[in-house]
Amino acid sequence: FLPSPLTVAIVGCPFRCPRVGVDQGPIHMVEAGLIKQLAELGWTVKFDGHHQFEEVNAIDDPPIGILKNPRLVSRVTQAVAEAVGGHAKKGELPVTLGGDHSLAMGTISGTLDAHPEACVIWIDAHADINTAESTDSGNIHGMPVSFLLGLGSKIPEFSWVKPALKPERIVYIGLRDVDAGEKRILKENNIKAFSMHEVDKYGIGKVVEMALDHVNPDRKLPIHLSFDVDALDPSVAPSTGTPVRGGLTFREGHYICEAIWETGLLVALDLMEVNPSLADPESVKQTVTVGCSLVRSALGETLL
Ligand code: 4U7
Ligand code: MN
Ligand code: MN
Ligand code: MN
Repeated sequence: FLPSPLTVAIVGCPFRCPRVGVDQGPIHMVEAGLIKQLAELGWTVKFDGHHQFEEVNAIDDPPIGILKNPRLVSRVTQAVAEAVGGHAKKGELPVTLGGDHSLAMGTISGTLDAHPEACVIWIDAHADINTAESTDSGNIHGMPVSFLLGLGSKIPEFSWVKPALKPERIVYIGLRDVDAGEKRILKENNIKAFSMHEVDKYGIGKVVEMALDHVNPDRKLPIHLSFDVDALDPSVAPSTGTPVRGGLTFREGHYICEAIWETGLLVALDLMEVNPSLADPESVKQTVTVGCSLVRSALGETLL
């Protein structure tokens, strides 16, 4: 799906609900040298600065039901959808650095606009599939998948999000903190998920193979990889908003990225929820370094 020379477009999204700009994860990853590292792997790298969403910060944005900052999230994610879709249509591989995982509503909408048949591999401790009805927190970063699938009651402010994703075209790896309502939604919609239990039972190699067999049986559909850094164990990636113990090891996380790259089908990547505001400098450095190395693995870095 990708033309030669290989071009990657970095979409830096320092956005965390409820305030734009407080999440410096993307800025830290670029400052850590990600662009040079990708160039050294042979990529032509496009990066015209991090997205600025300042103008939307000023809008009056009372909750809808218990959903926090719905208009802000809608506008930011819509802008990201246009950016990602635009890059993908030019044959560039968009790498979105976040930031709040609600951004994936935008990135995956953009990918599906350019590649309607794409499948999604979602790496996370959480399922992020709450609906307006099921969410207890009202945090939209726990809901992007339900919007993409068109589940739950329709919210006019999000009418731009097309329910373009089919339940059989998404698969999860790494889950271990799934709300009761989300478990029901996963079952009702027959959505395939490999929790940490399956990672322990089968090993990561087999789990990735089974995940691909499910969403991409003939290995011919484009792949969007959405990687929430909190899928990794907090001892590996401590600097994130909602850490959950019992996560993927350093190697398991990298193996997933390497194996997806090896398919030759990757068309878009998200590396989300790196949140330096939450931790001491050592933890931040560790998490930012891991984030960069996951991106390199997904873009073809090999161990030998
Ligand atoms: B993340 C949660 F209640 N399920 O909905 C929710 F546990 O992008 C967490 O995966 C969501 O980090 C986590 O708020 C969102 C909660
Ligand atoms: Mn997430
Ligand atoms: Mn998560
Ligand atoms: Mn989180």
